[in-house]
Amino acid sequence: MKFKTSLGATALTVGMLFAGAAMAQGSGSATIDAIVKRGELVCGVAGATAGFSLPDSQGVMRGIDADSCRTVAAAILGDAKKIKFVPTTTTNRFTALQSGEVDMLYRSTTWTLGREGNLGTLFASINFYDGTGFLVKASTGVKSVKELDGATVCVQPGTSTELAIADHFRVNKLKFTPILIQDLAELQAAYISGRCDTYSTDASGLASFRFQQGPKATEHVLLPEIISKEPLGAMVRKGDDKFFDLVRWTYFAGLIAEENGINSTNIDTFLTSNIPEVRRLLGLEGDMGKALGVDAKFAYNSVKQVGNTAEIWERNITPMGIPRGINNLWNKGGLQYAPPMR
Ligand SMILES: N[C@@H](CCC(=O)N[C@@H](CS)C(=O)NCC(=O)O)C(=O)O
Repeated sequence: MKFKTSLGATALTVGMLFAGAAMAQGSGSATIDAIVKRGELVCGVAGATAGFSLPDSQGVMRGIDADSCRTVAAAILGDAKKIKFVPTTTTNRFTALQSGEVDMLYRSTTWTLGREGNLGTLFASINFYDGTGFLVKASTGVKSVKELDGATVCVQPGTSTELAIADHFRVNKLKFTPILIQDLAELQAAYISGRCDTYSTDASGLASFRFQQGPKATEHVLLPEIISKEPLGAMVRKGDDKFFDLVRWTYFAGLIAEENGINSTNIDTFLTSNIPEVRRLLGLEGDMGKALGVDAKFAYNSVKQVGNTAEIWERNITPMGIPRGINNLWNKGGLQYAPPMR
């Protein structure tokens, strides 16, 4: 049909432009589109915790959180190296996410109601089931949290640890004085120097700290009580469900790979598998990637380049002497369970 008026011609042109834009977008997620356009995922981490996120001697970020970020970069961009890590603190991590400075967080951040209900953010995965613990010097002879009445406790501000300690001491009618120090190195130095009687954070963080002490690790004792649940995982902004889905299912893909015995080294031998879920996982059938706004090979790229959940654990957490325990797969006595990929 031929348009007679210039108005009609404009309408046609604008219509074509919109169609073009919609086609170019593709993913249906503003966050995924922005990551693709930028060519890298921007992931907020701590950047200071061994086993979780800490640069190695070459400046490469290492740890379970760093690798969890990489799985998402591989899923979206097909390349786990297309990633920028942004170190965040316990207090500025949420604003970094809210403001768009980072696309997401993997930053030993505990999933709580308040953080979902009040901050405009939500949790897409749990990559570490943790709990609040207490570290004391072996020389004090303290064997239980019950002996900490009147203690000074070194703790980072803005953490769920701070709240868990307050609850626990109140319920058990114990007194304590929090010593709030933001900077991790400063906080740990305060504990070492004796400014606090105990250092409290996620038990994994305490194990990481002990590990970093090398031969002096035995000078510190983790008390037996774990006083709270601290499920740590990926945090994203609310309002982009498609990106949320992608982050969540990239995590599940690592679990499903592990369940099926698929890892970064043997994955190619599964490309001829006739197991339906394996075929869907590897992008051989079922359009799983399309449903998430990414390539059919999203899970293949993630597992091939970064590893399945067990590999990521063994690379980063096992060297610190932390058993997998409740972080094992559901069929191995743990809590890690992925819904069906279909
Ligand atoms: N899971 C708690 C605690 C998070 C936390 O304090 N993590 C510590 C160690 S487990 C950390 O990342 N410190 C590094 C830093 O602050 O640079 C939360 O979400 O509030």
